Amino acid sequence: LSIVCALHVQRNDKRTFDDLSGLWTFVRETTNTGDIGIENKWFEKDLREFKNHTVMPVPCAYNDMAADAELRDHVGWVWYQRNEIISQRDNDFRLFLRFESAQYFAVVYFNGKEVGRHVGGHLPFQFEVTKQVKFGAKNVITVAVNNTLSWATIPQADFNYMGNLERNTSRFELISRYPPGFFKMVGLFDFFNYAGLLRTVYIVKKPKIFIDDITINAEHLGSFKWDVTSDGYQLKQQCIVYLYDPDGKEVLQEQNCTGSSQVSNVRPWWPRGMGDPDLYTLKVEIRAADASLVDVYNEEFGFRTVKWDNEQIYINDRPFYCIGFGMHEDFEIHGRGYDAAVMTKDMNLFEWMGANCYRTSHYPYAEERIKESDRRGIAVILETPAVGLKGFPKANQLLHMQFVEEMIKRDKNHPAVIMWSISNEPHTEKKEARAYFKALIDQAHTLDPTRPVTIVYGPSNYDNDQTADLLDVICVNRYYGWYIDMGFLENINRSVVYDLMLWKEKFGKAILVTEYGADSLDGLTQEPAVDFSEQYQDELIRETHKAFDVLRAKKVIGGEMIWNFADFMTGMTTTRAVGNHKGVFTRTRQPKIAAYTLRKRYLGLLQQ
Ligand code: BDP
Repeated sequence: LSIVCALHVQRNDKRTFDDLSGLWTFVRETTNTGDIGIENKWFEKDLREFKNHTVMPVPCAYNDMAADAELRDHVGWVWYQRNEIISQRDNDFRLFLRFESAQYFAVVYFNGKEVGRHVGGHLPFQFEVTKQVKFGAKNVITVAVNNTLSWATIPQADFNYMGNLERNTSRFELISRYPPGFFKMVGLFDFFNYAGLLRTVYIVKKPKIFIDDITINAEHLGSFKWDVTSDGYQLKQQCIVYLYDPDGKEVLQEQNCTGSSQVSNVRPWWPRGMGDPDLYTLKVEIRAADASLVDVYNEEFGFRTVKWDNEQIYINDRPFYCIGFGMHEDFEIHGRGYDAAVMTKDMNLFEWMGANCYRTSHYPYAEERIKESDRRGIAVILETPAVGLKGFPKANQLLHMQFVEEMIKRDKNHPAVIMWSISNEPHTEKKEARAYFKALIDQAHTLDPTRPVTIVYGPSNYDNDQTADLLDVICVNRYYGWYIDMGFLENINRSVVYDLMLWKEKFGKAILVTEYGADSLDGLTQEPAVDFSEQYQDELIRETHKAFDVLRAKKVIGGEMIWNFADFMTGMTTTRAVGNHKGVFTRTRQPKIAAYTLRKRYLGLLQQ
């Protein structure tokens, strides 16, 4: 059985789950000293007996939990442990340990035995533990998580040992300016490598034979296809699907695991500003030969069609101009840990701003957020964790393919998801990028023929990019007035128009601008504007909007997204002052001057 998670956890007549949020016992290994915990079988031990044990909340990044630079900057293993009593009443279930996100590499142990491993953050995975469970007794869950990144991981990092002591060749003997064993890990991306158990952990309880996946393809004119796969399904059993409209009224009942039908008087799912985000529910039942219920699952989805041509994206055959944000899952204290409060505040601010769209830069966000986007009618460009790729070895491509599969399997039924982004700012000016990305783009098309596939370009240009002709839609990040021609705000309009016209001319495809912007330190005001002042950020985006208006009129761009929704934490570097300040909101979600400019524009565009 695959460790890939297709369906979210659910409570119903046949299934349930335990949410393991709360405090876990936590032990941090010393930074990058090998696999001491695994070699010494810590998974067989009670971590509470360790002198240096403490507690760690889950879900949460561990990095900012103390005033301790070693914890914040830790590279290597950390250990989480928790005891759970699993009731005798659960005897009839099959039990799975499910993790919504562990950054970056996780080894999972149950009652002292390894049950599985998973590479990659921000995507869910599960391991069956049915055979190992002690019913009516205490069970020990231990998870070792390693956040080390290198060129062999996705995302990549430069990992260099700098304290290699060689033979004494000099008269001073010490021939390195670094102490022995000194190393540096620098991510090839611009956000803090928050690590640990970042999202919810569950014990999922499913019936012996269970529905494993449901794929729904429902278009706004009523064409409806479904496909159910299950684990342990037998021929004498029956699959029944019931379709309920947004009011809960049954509109279809079919006795087949796979099928298609035409639904009349459909109420389509619309993004905000275009209509209501109506949601239907497909109830799937598996029944035994004697008609008793074996398993049941309710999947929410919407009837909507995504199309694209060389100008723009269409939703339900109407042009959809994407107005919104690049963002991050980021907040004080819990870092990238899932938090329903932060998520809700973000989504409310989206609506206040008049946005209809965002990109999950630079990794898939918690499924809760995608579900909430369905409900509010906010379109999502779902992005893999492949940010800033510089090297393209085969092994990385296989890993990247795993992420594409996990992402599409998880989110394929969400109507809000309108496009898959394979990568952010990869070095696609390199020749070897073409074969690497061709396989990934083909894979995404095979797994989901209904949505466009994109890559978000940064380092490459129209005249050296090796991949853009393979895409359905092109996304481009551009920083005129900031990284290019700082201080020359009056040039932005011309430069942006020039640059994007060239992409358009060469590739003739729909283009979205997925990033532009400037840092501003909230409260830092300067007239006339200088970099890092609120005025500079505001003026830069006003100037860029002039270019967008020209490009929109020429049908060159099909959407615009500011970088960034809110300030966010990064690693330390000379261009960052306690993180990246390109947010139009502060990290605590208060608007800067630029937010009001953007709000006026977005509310206006939303009404067009
Ligand atoms: C872009 C990256 C984004 C950065 C941004 C910036 O896609 O992750 O945060 O630049 O420098 O190139 O602010």
